[in-house]
Amino acid sequence: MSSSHWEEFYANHLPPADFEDNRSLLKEFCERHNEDQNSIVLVTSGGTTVPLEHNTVRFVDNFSAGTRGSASTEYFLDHGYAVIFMHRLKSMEPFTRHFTGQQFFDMLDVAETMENGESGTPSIFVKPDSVDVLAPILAKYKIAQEANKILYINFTSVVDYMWLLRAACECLAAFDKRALLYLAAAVSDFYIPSDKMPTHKMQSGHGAPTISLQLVPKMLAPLVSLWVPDAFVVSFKLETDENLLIVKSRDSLNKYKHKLVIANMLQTRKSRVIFVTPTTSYEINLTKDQLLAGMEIEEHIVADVVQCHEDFMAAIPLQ
Ligand code: PAZ
Repeated sequence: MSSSHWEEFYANHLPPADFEDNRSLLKEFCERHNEDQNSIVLVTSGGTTVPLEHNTVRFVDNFSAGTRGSASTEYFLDHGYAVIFMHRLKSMEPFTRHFTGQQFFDMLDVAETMENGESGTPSIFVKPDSVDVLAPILAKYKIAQEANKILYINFTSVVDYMWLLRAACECLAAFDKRALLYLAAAVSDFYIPSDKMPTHKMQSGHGAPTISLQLVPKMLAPLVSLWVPDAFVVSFKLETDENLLIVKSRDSLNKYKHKLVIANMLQTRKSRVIFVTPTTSYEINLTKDQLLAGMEIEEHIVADVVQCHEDFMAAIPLQ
């Protein structure tokens, strides 16, 4: 993909409405952590939408729930990293991911306090048997918030994602080798360019539409070679055909020259990943019992990625 493809993409697609606000947040967060000489990780998480109309009623989406990115974020915080958590709006988020749907309400109860024999203000409390579950997660959340260690940035469409990815990289460049990029989002490979999209809701009265998708430029190319050339970049590769998994991971490493691809299969992504470098590969596996016991593969993935990042930093002499 020549550089003109990604440059054209930005030239032809407007940034999201809240882009400047997000850019300021990214700049401020990065400047603070760079001054403190912290290591920082950009975690991308969740899927991107591909709108079919400018006034979007319908869109193409994908399966990603943001489990990998949100869980990994908690483990990166445990390892002392500052984290930019760039995620799909309404996908899973660190800390709150532990209590989805009714789970949170099921942990609470209401008590009526009596005042002078009459019912007073109701108070809400955490059920005693839920305190052990909630307390450690709440404590970690508070520590991350109070230390300003996490910045939440959200996207919805693939175009939003591309604008935010570049803006984040512009701010991360100053960290040189202390920046880690952990690109776990499932970004659409296909989209409808802005000038090919109808303005208004497609009308069924006009018959079944023929939708023609085009290739999204591979942003890993400018990201690795231009935007954050000194950073440690980890991309993810998802496949459904096992025969393609390693081959395509190696192709990606050869093409973009980054450090590590973490490969996974759609069906087994919660229990098996493969770390692929230009010359080596090894698997991390969780057994059924480990999964049932609540162990998360992200804990092991992040521990190994942090080790790779530390080795990478140690191997580069100080300027
Ligand atoms: O978000 P999730 O936990 O449901 O899935 C994680 C994942 C499979 C999207 C991620 O591990 C991954 O492989 N991301 C890259 C996908 C790709 O573009 O090939």
